[in-house]
Amino acid sequence: MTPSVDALRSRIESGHARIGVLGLGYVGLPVACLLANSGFRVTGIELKADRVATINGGRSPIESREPGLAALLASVVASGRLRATSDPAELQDIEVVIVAVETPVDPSDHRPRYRALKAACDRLAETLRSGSLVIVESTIAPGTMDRVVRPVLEPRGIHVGHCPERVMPGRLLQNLKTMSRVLGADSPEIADAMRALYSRYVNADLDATDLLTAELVKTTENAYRDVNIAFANQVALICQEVGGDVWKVRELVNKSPGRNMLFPGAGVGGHCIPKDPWLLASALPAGWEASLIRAGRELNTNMPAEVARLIAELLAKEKIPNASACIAILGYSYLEDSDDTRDSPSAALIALLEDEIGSIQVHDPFVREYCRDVHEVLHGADCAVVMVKHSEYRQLDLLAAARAMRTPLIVDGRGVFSTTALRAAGFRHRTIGVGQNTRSEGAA
Ligand code: SAJ
Repeated sequence: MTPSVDALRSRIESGHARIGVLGLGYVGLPVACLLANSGFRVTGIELKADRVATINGGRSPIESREPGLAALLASVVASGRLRATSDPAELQDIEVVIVAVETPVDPSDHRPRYRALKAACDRLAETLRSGSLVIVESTIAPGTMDRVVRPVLEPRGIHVGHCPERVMPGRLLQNLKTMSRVLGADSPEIADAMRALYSRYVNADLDATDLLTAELVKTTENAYRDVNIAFANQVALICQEVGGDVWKVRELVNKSPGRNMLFPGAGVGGHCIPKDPWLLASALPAGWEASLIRAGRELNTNMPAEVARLIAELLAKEKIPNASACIAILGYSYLEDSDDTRDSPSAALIALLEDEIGSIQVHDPFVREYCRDVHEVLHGADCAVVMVKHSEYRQLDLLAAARAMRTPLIVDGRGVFSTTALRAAGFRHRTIGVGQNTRSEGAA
């Protein structure tokens, strides 16, 4: 007989339950630290042996600035409450496992690829005891718990839940502690056991619902963001054509009640927003089309090509042959003030330019490979391209930048600089969302 969930809930409430976290990446690692810090003994499972060694050495393998994470990790490892291993067999005495593995979509057909999730479920089915609880935090397409997870685990008497992650690089711990969470479970007892766990470190609402709703909520909130970014990008392209200024338009539109137009820009990157809308769309039966989601994805995916078009326009106007042109790309991570380069729009831009353009230099203060002096990167360049709104670029000395360059051309893909400031520094420029002969002040 499957030991009762209530018994498990009281072991969680007493802090005696043994906890496991499978996948110690941007989601799993901070979750493991917070659970250990709230008193549990936590075993982290991670395939990458070097990452296991780094963690057991009390150091964080996440290099970007993650306020509080390195110190928290060092203290919970030193206290012995968190230990990492690559051996899933060490999960046999574990009672609750958080699964935080990648759930990518195939770039060719945008269908989910659950290799890591399936491997995790198979491994847990072989290892865990009846009565234990597996909570999937990875973002998954609606119906995945029923189609992929439950059929493998429930026949073994293993309970399942889905509590989709809501983290953003640069504020992982803060997000995990302060953002509300959805507790997806198909019984109130399992939801209560999940609430007992998350209430140990989440100081926000814990909304219990069924598994399908939890899957829909997470994929919808990211598809909502993506479609709204696409709308802003659509308006940006319209402004470019009619001589308008999307930054001004956005500012004034957001003054009218109930409007919250997001930021247009040089592209949408990261592990979540470019993928999760496809997870939502993939729930539809064959032959059905999530047309708005698809249109939004295509519009956002095309923004690096729009930046490339503006670069080509400026070079042509200056009669600089592409083959001898030197481009300086400012920003390689997908998000401002982060080192996370997953699905970077800059990588997409470079792929478009590299066969055409003579030389391409890249700068990014957060990405080890590209973090050198920005003026060195600008030196001798014909066109600077702002791809990421890093704080450092907002402080950039435009006059010095223009002087360091061979030709003072700039494409501002994030609306960082105002037209006045660029002109005052002697730049010929194009800004995403600003028409050629706009009378308006421009961005910033
Ligand atoms: N972007 C724009 N315009 C905007 C906002 C963002 O072009 O107005 C671009 C960014 O430059 C970036 C991409 O979109 O390239 C994604 O940016 P993001 O701010 O959405 O950052 P993510 O992907 O790290 O975080 C999102 C967040 N989801 C929502 O806000 C609905 C976060 O809360 C989620 O936890 C995260 O996805 C996730 O893990 O799902």
